[in-house]
Amino acid sequence: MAESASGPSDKSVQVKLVLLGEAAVGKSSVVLRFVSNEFQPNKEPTIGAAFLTQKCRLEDRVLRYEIWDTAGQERFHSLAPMYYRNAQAAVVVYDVTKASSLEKAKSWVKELQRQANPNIVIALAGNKLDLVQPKSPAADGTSIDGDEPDDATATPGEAGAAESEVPRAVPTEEAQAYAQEAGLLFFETSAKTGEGVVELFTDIAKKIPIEHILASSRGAGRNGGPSGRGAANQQGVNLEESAAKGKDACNC
Ligand SMILES: Nc1nc2c(ncn2[C@@H]2O[C@H](COP(=O)(O)OP(=O)(O)OP(=O)(O)O)[C@@H](O)[C@H]2O)c(=O)[nH]1
Ligand SMILES: [Mg+2]
Repeated sequence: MAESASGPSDKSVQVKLVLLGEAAVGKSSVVLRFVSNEFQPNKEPTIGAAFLTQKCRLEDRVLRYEIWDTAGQERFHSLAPMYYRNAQAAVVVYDVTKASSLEKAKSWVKELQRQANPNIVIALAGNKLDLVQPKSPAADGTSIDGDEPDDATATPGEAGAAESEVPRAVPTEEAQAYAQEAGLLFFETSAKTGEGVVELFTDIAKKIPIEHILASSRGAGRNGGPSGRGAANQQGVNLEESAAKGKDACNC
């Protein structure tokens, strides 16, 4: 961990953040984009949970996210409380092309609001935004998987006129209205292009009550693990990547 190597300030605050959401909505991909600025088109499902870290510079402070990326498959649901317990932030992810994934996200939000830390900062993220955006050859500059030509009638120059790859199933306004009503931050993201990802983590960082965390960590020790020390060794936990590699990808 290259904690003190890069910045003038060493006042690093640890923030435990958990990702929740239906299987295959792109939780791991969003985290991979945030931590390593990479995207894997065929990312395998998470087993149990994965742990990653990333730093985020906030004015005079460096915040160090300790990220628990949980598995969305239903068989892992019962493990979730281990990961959201003591979390200061949660990102609940859905897929903008799949309406049922927003319903699942809502049920995670309810569970968090009932059972997680009452001060938890929750963000709702509608991922796979790239799939519902009009295809235009140079729009995101990252068309990495075969630039097959759009059909001849497409007009890439006209915003909104070209057809997207997949129909949108969750209108932005609907999710935004729900987020507002439930008191959540709201973003639409694409782990594939990176759109919205840094903004998501940066805005969460800005809402974290840092002074409160500093005060409680002075008194009560750290709360990094899913349910205390050693929990990372519990069944199913896959510590697939554990270092931020000293990067400051948060850009905040
Ligand atoms: N086009 C597109 N595909 C994405 C995006 N995010 C993830 N995917 C793809 O969706 C699939 C599932 O992504 P994951 O990141 O593994 O999803 P997950 O939510 O972590 O899934 P579980 O670990 O099973 O809960 C993978 O094939 C990803 O490449 C995105 O923003 N755009
Ligand atoms: Mg995953």
